[in-house]
Amino acid sequence: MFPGCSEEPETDGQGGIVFMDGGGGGAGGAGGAGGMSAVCVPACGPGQTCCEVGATGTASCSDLQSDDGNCGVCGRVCGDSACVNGECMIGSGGAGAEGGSGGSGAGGAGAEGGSGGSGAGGAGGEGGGIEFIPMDGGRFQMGGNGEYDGRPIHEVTVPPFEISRTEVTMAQYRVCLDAEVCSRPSSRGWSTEPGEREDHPVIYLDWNQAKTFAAFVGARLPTEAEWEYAARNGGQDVNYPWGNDPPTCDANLLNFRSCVGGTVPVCSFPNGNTAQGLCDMLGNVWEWVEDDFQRSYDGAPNDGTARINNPRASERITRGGGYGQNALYMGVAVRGVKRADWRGRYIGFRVARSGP
Ligand SMILES: [Ca+2]
Repeated sequence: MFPGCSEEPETDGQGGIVFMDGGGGGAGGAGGAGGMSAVCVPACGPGQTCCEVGATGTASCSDLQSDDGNCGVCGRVCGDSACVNGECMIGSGGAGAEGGSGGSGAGGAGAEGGSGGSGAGGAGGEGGGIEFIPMDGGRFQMGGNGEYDGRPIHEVTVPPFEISRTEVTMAQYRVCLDAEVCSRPSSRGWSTEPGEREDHPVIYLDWNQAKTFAAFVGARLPTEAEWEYAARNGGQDVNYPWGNDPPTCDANLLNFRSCVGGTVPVCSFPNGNTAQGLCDMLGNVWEWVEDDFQRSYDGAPNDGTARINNPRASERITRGGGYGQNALYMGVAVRGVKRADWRGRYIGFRVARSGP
């Protein structure tokens, strides 16, 4: 993070800002990485994050609940990818392409208490344990020709691995937090004490926090190839985990397009599970994977390992789409991209491990 910036609100006040490097509060467009001297004083208000904006090193407080539609706010700079409805997307579509209904998805900020199905079976009831599903290795065609699919389609061979049946839940993450290994997600979406959302996916955590949790449970993040292989029911030629029927709100397949308006307990849409029983591979929350962002698959590993730049890129791949995104982003080959230090309400993760 930037000097003086805080992920957590330190006051309940208004979050006044002093720009150490001058500059107005306008959170301009997509600036570059810029200098690192920006400081927010005092800390930002509840739920806000202090972050650098643009190439001039100015800083401002961003309300992460209301920044959809403006990828330029506080470092949400898409670089080589396109900013679409507030999400940085990889794809052939030109920057600024409107994705349709997604914009309204943001609406429910704070409305995440949501209805969502009931008995989430799965992870929540296991006392923080992780249920791993074994995946046979195999060869498959990774990528697709959809607007936001990774390209080019290329053959990848994935060794056997195991992947968690669900997105990591709040209850599971709390075990790591209580052990003083993991750090708290940003305040919104997280309660200090266990509550009714314990079987929802944990959100508002960055890539490194996800990595820390994964190590805590003796696992790691899935590679992008593993994730897609799993979403494809073990590498099948399908568009969705359930086959090729397009997603709709009423088919009990997934949580997307603001059908609910917030996260739901994991495994609330069993019709959308993979044949192996993996839940929410599409929808509910985007999922961090290990790989660095690189727009093209040209030069990517074909052995199921992660693409890791040296030095590492500032951005990572996310997969699967979130509860506010529309059908354009729901596909087993669709890729998202986020800065590794980004914490957002749409992003969670699941874990994997090699073997057995
Ligand atoms: Ca998901």
